[in-house]
Amino acid sequence: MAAPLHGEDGLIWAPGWLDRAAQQVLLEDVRAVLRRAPLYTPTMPRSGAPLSVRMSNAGALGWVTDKQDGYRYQATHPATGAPWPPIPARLLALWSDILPDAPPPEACLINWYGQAGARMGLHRDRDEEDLETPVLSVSLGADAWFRLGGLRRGDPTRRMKLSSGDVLALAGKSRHFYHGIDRIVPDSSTLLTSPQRLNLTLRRVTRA
Ligand code: MD6
Ligand code: FE
Repeated sequence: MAAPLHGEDGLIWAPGWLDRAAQQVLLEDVRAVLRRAPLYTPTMPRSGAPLSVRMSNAGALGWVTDKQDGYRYQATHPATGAPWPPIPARLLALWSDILPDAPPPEACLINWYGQAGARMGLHRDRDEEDLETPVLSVSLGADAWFRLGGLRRGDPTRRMKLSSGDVLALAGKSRHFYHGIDRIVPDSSTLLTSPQRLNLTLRRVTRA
């Protein structure tokens, strides 16, 4: 667990932040959340097309999307109607280790890439009222090719490989950058059955 690297444009990059044992206990935390708040298949606003990533959340607020009401945060699971389980303490500790000056996160989106073709289109995280607090993500399971662009959709992009145990925070200018997941890499991790991948995205939603 070396010190995180502070890259250009505010990017914070901590490859291998969690060792195998830490990944395993975090995975158990996530499984406990998913027993109470099962993965569901989100759908795109307007078109109603299903996303290839299944999702759930922990925290006071969860990020959801469906045909009817689009992208938003809400306090309850769209299928069960129950409040989201709390964000696991280990994730709250990780957040304050990497972002000591940030207010605590309110939402932990759980993205589940369950099959080889699962991907996430280029997007910006901008459904939060607080658009300044960094967004922090932890990856578990299969490697993924993460694409990072700029402030505009057409800006040049670069790609980074996110592996199990890696922590990435979009802070400063990069908080507003387009990004997405091109593809996951089968047989790249033994933490989960190939080609599964889990990404946990922690966000502050309301202004502190
Ligand atoms: C993923 N990640 O890694 C998708 N957003 O599956 C994100 O969309 C993301 O990794 C904001 C900050 C970090 C991220
Ligand atoms: Fe994102």
